Amino acid sequence: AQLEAELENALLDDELVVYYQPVVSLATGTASGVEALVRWQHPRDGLLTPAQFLPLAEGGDLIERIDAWVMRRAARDVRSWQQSLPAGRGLHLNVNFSPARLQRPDLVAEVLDELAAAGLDPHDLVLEVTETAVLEVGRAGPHLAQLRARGIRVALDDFGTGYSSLARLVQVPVDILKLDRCFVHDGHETGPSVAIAQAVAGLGRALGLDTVAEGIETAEQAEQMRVLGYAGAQGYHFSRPVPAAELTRWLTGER
Ligand code: G
Ligand code: G
Ligand code: NA
Ligand code: MN
Repeated sequence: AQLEAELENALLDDELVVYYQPVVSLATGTASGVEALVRWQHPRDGLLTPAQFLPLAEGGDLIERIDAWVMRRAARDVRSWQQSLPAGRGLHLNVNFSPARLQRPDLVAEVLDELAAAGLDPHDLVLEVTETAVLEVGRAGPHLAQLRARGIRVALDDFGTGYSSLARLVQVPVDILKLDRCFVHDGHETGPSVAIAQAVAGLGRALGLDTVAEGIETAEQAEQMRVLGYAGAQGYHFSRPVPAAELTRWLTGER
């Protein structure tokens, strides 16, 4: 309860920070986008990861406020990176939305307002959602459909780790499958994780969905995913999640 109260204050005191991890195009080797990942710079306990504090925010409305804050902050940062990149080089923003935020009655208007305030085009936004969140009954499905009609894309995060049947998942309005990092393996390996990585690539092709592989830690893994047909990849091989100033340097050094 004490940490929960501190978290409430952290949001007001600007102790939350957004880290960014590039999403790299395997065809070109350059960043096509960035994923925003929240951190809490705790005055006593140091830098906390989402797993250490987001559970405290769930249940009340704090998680929805954190999601909204992260998106506003990140949209401004991405807009400024877009303006500093060479003409023709796009950069999209991936943000994680909690099941609670997806259910908010005014979600669609709020997201469009947040984009407009930052000057970011709806086509440059990707919402990362989990399969449990989108399969929940309620407003999530209709909200995602309305956002997609405006050009916003939806990615199914941690794909392959949920419990939903493929039959239900293909009914969900999504654009991108993000293969969970537990299916990434060493280049020379064979076995179940390779078969699953291959099957998800095939599913993406068959359904016309983009595929992104998470947790890529070596050049061999990146190459194997490219050969399997993955369009994008994320992982320590390219960059860890880093603060905005470091991502600016990474983007500058990259080109
Ligand atoms: O940063 P890290 O790799 O530890 O993130 C772990 C998980 O925390 C991510 O997979 C993501 O699902 C979740 N997460 C990170 N940032 C946010 C956020 O701003 N909002 C929500 N709802 N979840 C986030
Ligand atoms: O929940 P979500 O998949 O959105 O969050 C991604 C999480 O995976 C973040 O916490 C991030 O720090 C972590 N991550 C990102 N790249 C790698 C990687 O290459 N290896 C490992 N082990 N973790 C990673
Ligand atoms: Na994510
Ligand atoms: Mn993920």
